[in-house]
Amino acid sequence: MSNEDTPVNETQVENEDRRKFFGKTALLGAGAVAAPMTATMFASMAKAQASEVANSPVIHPGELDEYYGFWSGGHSGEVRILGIPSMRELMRIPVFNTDSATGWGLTDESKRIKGDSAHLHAGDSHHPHMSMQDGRYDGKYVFINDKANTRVARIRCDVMKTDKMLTVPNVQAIHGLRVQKVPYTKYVICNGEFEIPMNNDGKSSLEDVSSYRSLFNVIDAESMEVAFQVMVDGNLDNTDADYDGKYFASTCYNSEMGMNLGDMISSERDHVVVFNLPRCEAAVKAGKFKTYNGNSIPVLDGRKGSKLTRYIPVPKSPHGMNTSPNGKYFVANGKLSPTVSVIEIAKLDDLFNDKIKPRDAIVAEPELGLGPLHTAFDNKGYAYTTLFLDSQIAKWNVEDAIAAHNGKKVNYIRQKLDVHYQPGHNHTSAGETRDADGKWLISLCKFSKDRFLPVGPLRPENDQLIDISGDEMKLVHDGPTFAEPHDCMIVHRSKVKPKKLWPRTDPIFAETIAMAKRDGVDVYTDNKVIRDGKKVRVYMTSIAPTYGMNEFKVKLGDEVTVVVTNLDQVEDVTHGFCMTNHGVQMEIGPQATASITFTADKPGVQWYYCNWFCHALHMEMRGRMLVEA
Ligand code: K7E
Ligand code: CUA
Repeated sequence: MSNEDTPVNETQVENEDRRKFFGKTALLGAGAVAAPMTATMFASMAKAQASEVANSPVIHPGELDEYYGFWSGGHSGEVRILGIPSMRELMRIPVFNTDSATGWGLTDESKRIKGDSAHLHAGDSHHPHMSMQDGRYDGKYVFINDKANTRVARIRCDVMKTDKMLTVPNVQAIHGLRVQKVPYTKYVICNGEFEIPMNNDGKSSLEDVSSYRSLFNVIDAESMEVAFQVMVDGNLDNTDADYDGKYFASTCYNSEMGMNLGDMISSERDHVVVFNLPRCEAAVKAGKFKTYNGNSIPVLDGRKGSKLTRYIPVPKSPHGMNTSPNGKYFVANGKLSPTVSVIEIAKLDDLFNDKIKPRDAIVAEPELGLGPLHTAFDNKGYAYTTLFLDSQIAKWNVEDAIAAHNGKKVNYIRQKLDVHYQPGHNHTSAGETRDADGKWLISLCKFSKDRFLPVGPLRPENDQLIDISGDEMKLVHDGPTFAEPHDCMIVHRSKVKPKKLWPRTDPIFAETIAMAKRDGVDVYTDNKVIRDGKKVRVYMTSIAPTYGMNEFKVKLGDEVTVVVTNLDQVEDVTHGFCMTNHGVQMEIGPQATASITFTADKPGVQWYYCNWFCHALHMEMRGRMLVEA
């Protein structure tokens, strides 16, 4: 299927209008080429191309991609947006990192959003996942975990900026993260991976680990507060949700509760822990929980024997957890075992009512190759599993694997494709939703080795694009990326409707505007300096290529807050504010207000300037601050 077959969305239509408006000559050029071609010629040409490659990764200059890809930036702490299938990087969204281009982590607005972790400038993001309605992406939010500092953040997709951040109490190292798919994303679910003493108040020891626990976290997606937590046996790793709004499942390793590698992998079996959401909610309502570490978060006891959970034994140290888009199966990936374990979700009611044994919920355990880490799905009954050690992706048929498990002689493996090299996650287009379309597969390879020009001892990773629309997987693109996309997701462009200008009422800077009001300042018209003891607030407008204020004076040692409002109404005209020699930089998008606070600790004249290109006279967009000694 080519891009022409898919309905164009608003953005594209507007873009085409714009092209007509701006580029009459370009249009004439295209017309000149197209004119001598008849419709039949077009059709036969398209047919010839279609037989060659079912799915073209080529997006010509000026054309738009069919999908948005949201990529975790791993220990860079950010999220990246790629166009799929071109694999072009479209944007970076700073989340847990600090970013000098946008001022994320430096501005007053971003510090308010980061809240209690505003002083942290590092992070380790793994799992970006979009909110859903009835098992389909809704284009509203992307959630992402920070393993390094035990946080969960939310990105607003209308502006593609982080708007909430939460440090999760009672746990350490948030790893696996997904969203409730059905009926809608009421909850974000995530695993606290590292077991820690309950309470972790310094009174525990390194020897007695009997109070160490790992918790499953259920976070309210709107308020971004923890709704409740569930204590388990073992270490939780990855997680996913069903399509009924009832069960969540997490892989769980180290059932031995070992504190070193040898002990962690000593037993032959670990578990998939299944959480029963209605029972958990009822237990919270009935007050059947404890609290820890002096906070009021309900912690339910979901250890072995609890009514709230079931422990399904699987081969030791499972890793990825993936729900098939037909809603039938949870697939737990073996990692140390060459198998994946297929759990039939329809059997979970019986399991929770003790009508069957835990292992009876497993309907297949196909052997796929060495190091299965994560599985993705298409819409034709096939699954695609990364084999970390074999550096391959195995394509297999789920129903055939179940038949083989029942003793039938069938080959469930369809193909193994070499990838380069050592893949971790993979992801299919819309493959974690009901809209799985079987067009594209991304393999996030941890090593690139010889695939690109050498760039020193540190190498990029390799995100490979694979066409899965035909019978065979075809590798079509190598994409170097910086550290370290653990996971990604691919969203059809029709689901995402980003704004072009900021609404003046946006909550991200509402507090800044409220502060201006308290100072008697209208940020859209006034250019004013307000002195409040040792605190000075400087309000200025900006419109290309000038600031509303060319100079202001403060005293040595003052705490200065500069508030800039961008009055430009033109799409893509972003201004910057940089105060030289102060580490002060920020972005002010069209119609936005942004602020940044620093200490005026150097006497004399300091120039400030606009550092986002905005106009032919952008270089001249500057002014002076005099710091009086
Ligand atoms: Cu496999 Cu953090 Cu999802 Cu990395 S995790 S690969
Ligand atoms: Cu304003 Cu550059």
